Amino acid sequence: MSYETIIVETHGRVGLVRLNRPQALNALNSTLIGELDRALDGFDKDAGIGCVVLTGSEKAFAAGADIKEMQSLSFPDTYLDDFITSWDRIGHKRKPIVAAVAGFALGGGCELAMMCDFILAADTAKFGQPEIKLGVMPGAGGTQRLTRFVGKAKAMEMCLTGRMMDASEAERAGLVSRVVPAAELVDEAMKVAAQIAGMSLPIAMMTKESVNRAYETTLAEGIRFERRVFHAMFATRDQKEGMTAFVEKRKPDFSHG
Ligand code: CO8
Repeated sequence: MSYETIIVETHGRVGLVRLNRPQALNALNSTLIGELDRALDGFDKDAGIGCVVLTGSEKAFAAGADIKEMQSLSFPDTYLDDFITSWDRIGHKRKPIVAAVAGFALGGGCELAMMCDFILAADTAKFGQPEIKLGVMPGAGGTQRLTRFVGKAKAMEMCLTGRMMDASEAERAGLVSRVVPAAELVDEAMKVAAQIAGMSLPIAMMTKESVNRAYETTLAEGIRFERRVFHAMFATRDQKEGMTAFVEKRKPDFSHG
């Protein structure tokens, strides 16, 4: 499938999507979001893919939703089209997605990174929700996910002032899992993704589902969910293979079933 605003590659069991609107710092317009949704759906359906990396350019992961596309929208336009709601689909993919963020991740760009399962940041990364400076507020989950990830004080300050957070502050605050030198970002993300893709696919998917449950429910319900899913894992071939390989002191050879 050919795309206008993204570049899609596969490397072994890892899918790689690069946002590619360099003239607009990867601003997220409706074409890009539609293409990204299709590419990620394609990877979800491809049994040969175990993990996906989503990245931008050295200068920008994405500088936000496309302001030029939104500028003239009216309330009925946004309401009748249910503007932004289609973005939610990106956050509901079933396979693990690693965001590799260098440069600006602002507005919808920060929200898109937060929809991924974790963020690896280059030391050049800058995160922010500057929508208030445009007379709006985050509309793709920013007020909710950022608050859950970094806590109320930082999220409130960032959303109310539009100030950016650099990579080391983002790491301290828990927004990113790790910071790496910019020149190594994509290689490092691909390495981590290959490691995940080498695990049992259904087990990795169930693990993702269980961790995400922590953001949706109470502790007691979350633990109950985890326990049920944990029990179900004993119905897989990969549980037998993983534990047998350990006992036999060899590497597991998962069959993803
Ligand atoms: N939308 C459209 N075009 C953009 C965007 C954007 N978000 N960001 C940058 N561009 C364009 C610029 O207009 C410019 O184009 P041109 O050369 O034609 O003038 C080109 O990209 C390069 O940008 P700059 O010249 O501004 O580059 P600088 O290095 O000087 O500055 C910044 C980089 C600081 C990132 C600056 O571009 C900037 O402030 N961008 C806007 C950041 C922003 O406000 N983002 C939030 C957007 S609103 C949003 O995301 C709402 C989310 C709600 C839900 C999602 C809805 C779909």
